[in-house]
Amino acid sequence: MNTTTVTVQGMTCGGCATKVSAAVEALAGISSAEVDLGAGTLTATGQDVDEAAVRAAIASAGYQTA
Ligand SMILES: [Cu+2]
Repeated sequence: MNTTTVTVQGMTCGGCATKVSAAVEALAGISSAEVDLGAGTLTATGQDVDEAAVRAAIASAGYQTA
């Protein structure tokens, strides 16, 4: 089990948070993706967390990572 936290730009409401976390949770190897809207971060946890794949999933949901 490992965890990675990335900064996500442009999330402004719960709808954004849900969209981003759902996109990341759909990845193989990820068991949960928690968004902290106040901090503008997403923390992904799972058996096999690939940070590049997490960033790509966030980008395909329409948000940029920093
Ligand atoms: Cu929103």
